Amino acid sequence: MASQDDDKQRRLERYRLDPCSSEMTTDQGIPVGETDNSLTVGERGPTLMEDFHFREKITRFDHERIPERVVHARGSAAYGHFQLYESLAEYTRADLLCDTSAVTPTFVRFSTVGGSRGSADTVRDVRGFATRFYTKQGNFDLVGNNMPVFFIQDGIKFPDFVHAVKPEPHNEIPQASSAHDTLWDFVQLQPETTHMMMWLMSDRALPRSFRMMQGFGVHTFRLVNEAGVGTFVKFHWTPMLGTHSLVWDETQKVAGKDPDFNRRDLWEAIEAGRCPEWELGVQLVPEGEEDRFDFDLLDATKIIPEEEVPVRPIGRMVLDRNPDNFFAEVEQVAFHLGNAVPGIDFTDDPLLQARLFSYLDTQLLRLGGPNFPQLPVNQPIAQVNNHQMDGPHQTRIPTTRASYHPNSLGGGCPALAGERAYTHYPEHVAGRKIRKRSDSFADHYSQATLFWNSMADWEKKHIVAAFRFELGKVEHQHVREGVVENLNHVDHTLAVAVAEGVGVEPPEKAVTDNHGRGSPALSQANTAHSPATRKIAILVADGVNADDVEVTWDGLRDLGAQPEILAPRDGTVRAADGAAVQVTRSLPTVDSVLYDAVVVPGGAESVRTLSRDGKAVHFVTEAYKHYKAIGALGEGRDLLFTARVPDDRLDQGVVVTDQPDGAFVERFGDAVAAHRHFGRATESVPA
Ligand code: HDE
Repeated sequence: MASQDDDKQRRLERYRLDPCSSEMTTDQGIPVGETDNSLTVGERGPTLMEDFHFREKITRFDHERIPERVVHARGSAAYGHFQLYESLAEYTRADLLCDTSAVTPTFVRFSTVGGSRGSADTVRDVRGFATRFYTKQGNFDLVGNNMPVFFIQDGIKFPDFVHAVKPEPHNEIPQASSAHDTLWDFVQLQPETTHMMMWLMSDRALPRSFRMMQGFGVHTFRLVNEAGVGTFVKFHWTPMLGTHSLVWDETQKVAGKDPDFNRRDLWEAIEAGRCPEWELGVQLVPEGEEDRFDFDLLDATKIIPEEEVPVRPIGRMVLDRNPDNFFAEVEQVAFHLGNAVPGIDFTDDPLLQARLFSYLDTQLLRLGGPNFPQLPVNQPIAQVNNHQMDGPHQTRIPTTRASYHPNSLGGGCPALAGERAYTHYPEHVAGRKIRKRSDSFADHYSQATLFWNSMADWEKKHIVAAFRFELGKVEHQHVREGVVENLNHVDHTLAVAVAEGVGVEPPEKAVTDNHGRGSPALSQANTAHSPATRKIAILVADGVNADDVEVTWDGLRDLGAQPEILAPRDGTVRAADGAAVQVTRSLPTVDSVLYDAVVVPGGAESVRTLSRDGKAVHFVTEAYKHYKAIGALGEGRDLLFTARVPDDRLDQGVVVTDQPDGAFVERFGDAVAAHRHFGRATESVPA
């Protein structure tokens, strides 16, 4: 009989392509010849302390974890590059924003905020959008979110807000969800959260993909030019694929079917060369004009409506390389708002000021000391010369005796940077030391109303449904009432609609009249649309019409979409003409919520089989209920009938034909590009 070792050897030999060129060693470089059995006294005796290889291996394992980020623990990231369209030298001396020939390497980490590192991607939450630019003048970190405002105005409230939104302390429930009492208790008592809560209850909190999210610097920053003149600036990232979201029912199912949905999407898109792109835009406000708005530029719960200051596109970022190692790069990247380059400066936004303290502080704990800038992902491409010394995990070996400034023993090195140096904007400040929020921060509602007014009907429905869901999970009636009271300051119809769903007496009248202003740029109805990179399921079984499959597959690929052939089993299916059709995935391993659209090709036998397959029928029904584009060719319509999908509602994204041709693919491509068809009457399914 073959021993276990012989079996293993045979299998390894079967898979080994080339002889391995590296040899296993301990951390000290000592060659290791055996790593399956520990050193014991006899074959069945006790393990020996002397086994240094065993002890090193286990010790290293015991110490593999570092503290996860206190917020934004779950994330994924990619490398890319940024290039300017036009120089902003008039406003800033940052090389990055002046040199149109420079290709600046970037690293971007996307994240959810509330959940632990192992939580699901598709929860209702804000998404982090943190970008590092490795510039010649040093690292610039634009640590933003996918929503342009924030929950609080002053950083001193951040621990309160985070404690309220995180799982409750007595039972650590619920994970990665804002639908619980402590968050809404905080919200009802802290009305400055109202504007951000509108965003959080909107579809923005459920992105279809990291590749389809906007990004915002949130705070007002300051650009400073060579002459020292300052200009206020807000940063915007706009995805080339448009800003698109999942529907709520779908997100919850995806959380179970593929908790790595957004992470996988980013990874696979880059691996396949479908590299995501964003345009960087700026809103510029000359110094001295900051008082022209009816809100305070230093208040991070406010946007500058694009109608008041247009977003000027200034450059483009492409993400084109996945990290090699998640821990070393994604987990160890240490963003810090204070990583700013000459020409980019701060303002007195009290949220921004608090962050300037927090990020460096948190990295010291998370990465175990002050030498984390030496980790490869954190190293600037600019040279680093200074007198910082020692500390845990020092990897540099300074060769000078002079670790101080000024010095003569080290030749005076490094010399001070002179004109190239970062100089802080010499803002004039004067005043008494007080703890008081400025009156200019007091309006917590008008921009929440602006957001509400800007939404399409379907977006409004989703917002009401989200408030009802979240408050429906809140046990304390007075908390529900408090939230409705706040909403009545935003819009009376909104407050009534929410109240009616959560057992709260609807307010009788509006507190103030809705100002009626809107900003079309805030609605996802007005975003870019494209079928490119969309995942489209083609459902087949034995007897499928090969022409239908080919035309659909080729046509969708030409549109830049990503078709996959799904069948009841893996391998190949036999087409009606006898040809073999390669299956991409078997139906039991996937689900409609993981696709953007579905097509059912003709072929009587294929469609008969699928119509009897509960998974295939459910696939189509669910895709319809989630408002996705649905296509059918020839007999494929029969599956639509079984799945109770109305036939040929082109206006609602159902495209059927007997003619497998380019015209079908074009119409179906348009239906996919529309993203979702919210005109459908599917009230039975919650949005
Ligand atoms: Fe953060 N935030 N934050 N934050 N934040 C962190 O830093 C903090 C805020 C944002 O992918 C932490 O490295 C305070 C606004 C992103 O690694 C921590 C305040 C915005 C990321 C921290 C804020 C953000 C973080 C946790 C209120 C959008 C993930 C781990 C004053 C503009 C970065 C870490 C990554 C991470 C503190 C508010 C975005 C604790 C005190 C506003 C995208 O330092």
